[in-house]
Amino acid sequence: YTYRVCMFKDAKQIPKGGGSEVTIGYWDSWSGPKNNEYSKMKYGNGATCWNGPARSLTVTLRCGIENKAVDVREPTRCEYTMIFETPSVCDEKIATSTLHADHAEL
Ligand code: MAN
Repeated sequence: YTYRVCMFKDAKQIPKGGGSEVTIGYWDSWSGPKNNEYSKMKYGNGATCWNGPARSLTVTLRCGIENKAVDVREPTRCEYTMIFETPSVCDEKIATSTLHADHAEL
């Protein structure tokens, strides 16, 4: 499958060989731990699985130079997890040292 997330809207599971897309969740809430609430995004109430729960997705945001889903799993049937990299959650130190370590300072 290809997985696509539209931030604050919904997330889809798209079969690679063609076929219909399945909504795996609609934007619900920030769901990180108390001390880091904005580190995870919960998408819920997706298309219901046969004999199972409505599909749902938890996205963990991680610092990266591009906006990109880098890993998706289904640890429990119909409950998906995604790691999504984005510059939006980089802190200044990481952005200027780690990611740009090989760039000359201007
Ligand atoms: C589809 C996909 C899977 C899911 C099953 C449940 O094949 O959405 O991710 O586990 O349905 O039946």
